Amino acid sequence: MGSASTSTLPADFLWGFATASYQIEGAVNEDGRGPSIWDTFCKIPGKIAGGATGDVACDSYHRTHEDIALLKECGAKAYRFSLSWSRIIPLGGRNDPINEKGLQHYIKFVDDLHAAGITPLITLFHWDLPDELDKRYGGLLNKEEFVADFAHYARVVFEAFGSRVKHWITFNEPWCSSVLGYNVGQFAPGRTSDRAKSPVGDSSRECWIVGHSLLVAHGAAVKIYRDEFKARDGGEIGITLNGDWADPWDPENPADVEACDRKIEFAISWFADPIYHGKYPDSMVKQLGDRLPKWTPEDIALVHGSNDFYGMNHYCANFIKAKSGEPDPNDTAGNLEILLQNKKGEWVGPETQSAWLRPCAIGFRKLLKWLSERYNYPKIYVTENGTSLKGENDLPLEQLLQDEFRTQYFRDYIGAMADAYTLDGVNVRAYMGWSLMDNFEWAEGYETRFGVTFVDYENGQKRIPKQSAKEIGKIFDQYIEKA
Ligand code: PNW
Repeated sequence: MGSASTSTLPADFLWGFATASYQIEGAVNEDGRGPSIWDTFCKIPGKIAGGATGDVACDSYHRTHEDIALLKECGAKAYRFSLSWSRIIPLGGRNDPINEKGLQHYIKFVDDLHAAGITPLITLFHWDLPDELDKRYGGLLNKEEFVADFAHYARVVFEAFGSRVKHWITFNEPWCSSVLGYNVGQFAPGRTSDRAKSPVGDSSRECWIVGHSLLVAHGAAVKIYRDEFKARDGGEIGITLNGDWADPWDPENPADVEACDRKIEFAISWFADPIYHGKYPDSMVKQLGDRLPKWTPEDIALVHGSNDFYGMNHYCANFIKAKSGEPDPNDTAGNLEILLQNKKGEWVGPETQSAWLRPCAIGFRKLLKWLSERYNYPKIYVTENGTSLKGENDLPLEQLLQDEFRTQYFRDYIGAMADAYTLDGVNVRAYMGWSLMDNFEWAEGYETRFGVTFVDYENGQKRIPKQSAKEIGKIFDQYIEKA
């Protein structure tokens, strides 16, 4: 890089923070909300660190004003949050009652954000499927039912919010829903072939079925938005995909070099290729054969061309080592090893609290370029980027608030993004840090913190901004061109 000082971001660049409903809201039984698959999953002993649940979380359902005050305090221009489907339609289905209280809660929140000068970006689905739909027909495994119910939910929401919302995200990280939910079994609903973890599931097949359902449901919601609401409300819609950069374990070994592209294809192009190219990647078709669902002409017509922007969640990089021999039937990575050290023993980056996350900012620039080249320079919104800190939860408060490691992560990653924009022609237009505040970090419970704001779970969910909350605006100030 080295050129960070002369790199810029455009004057209208939108930046802020992201959260998700189940991770922050709490109030799980209030105002008519129905349970989601995460409420159910959290009740199974051993699934969540410390036996935690989202019952209270950050209590954001009752503290919308505090959250908006935090956003204002750090100068954020935008806020990405998700709707709890089961607050709006408690049972979830297209013939089930709509809960006006749930809908009005979010509409009021959006109005309050606007009054504070903050642009809302709304995610329709951040993993918290109404539990009833899982029980009724197998949830994401049942394409016909799930697509019809998601399309109905999306239409209800588009109709209710109208022109208040200009940026819609259908799904957050379908890779996580599919692989962690139906192959590894680490996320709700926790299905896997590993009978020590779950009595039900088929890791070799279900994740690919679920990924397909999510793509079709995305396409169906986008069609509804474009046909029925876009002209009236003037917004745009896309999907958010997660994926990390891949460098070869041994750069001298062509098999490792080749495996890097394959790794990104299995993680990202699984979803992005159907959307931008109208088909699954060849590498996946080759390895998975008939376990990868086939596209019907109707389904692929919904999916192909369905992104107004590319939503990018990005955290880190990995070293990739090709495996030899036949792939395991339960493999989802592309017959390769995902490692944190290379052949020379060098680490991707410094350790954090998350086993999978080691920062490597140059990887962000490289992935932005890789995606831009493969998908013809789409408009990119970075919808999540951030880090945990090794041992942060055990620090005394004064030290915890001095999160220089996180601040440096933002300096490096935002700098890399500005380089990608300035030097590589990447059309990146927005960036949401993960996260506005410490919150329920899924299977890791509350032990892992990702927030720029400390949340005191022991003392009434009190919020205290960390150093990173105060610094991130200054970082953006350096890069964003003055209008
Ligand atoms: C994302 N992985 O999840 C989610 O969108 C957030 O809800 C979450 O809190 C955040 O990242 C931090 O974890 C991921 O294992 C979870 O590679 C796991 C992985 C990636 C993303």
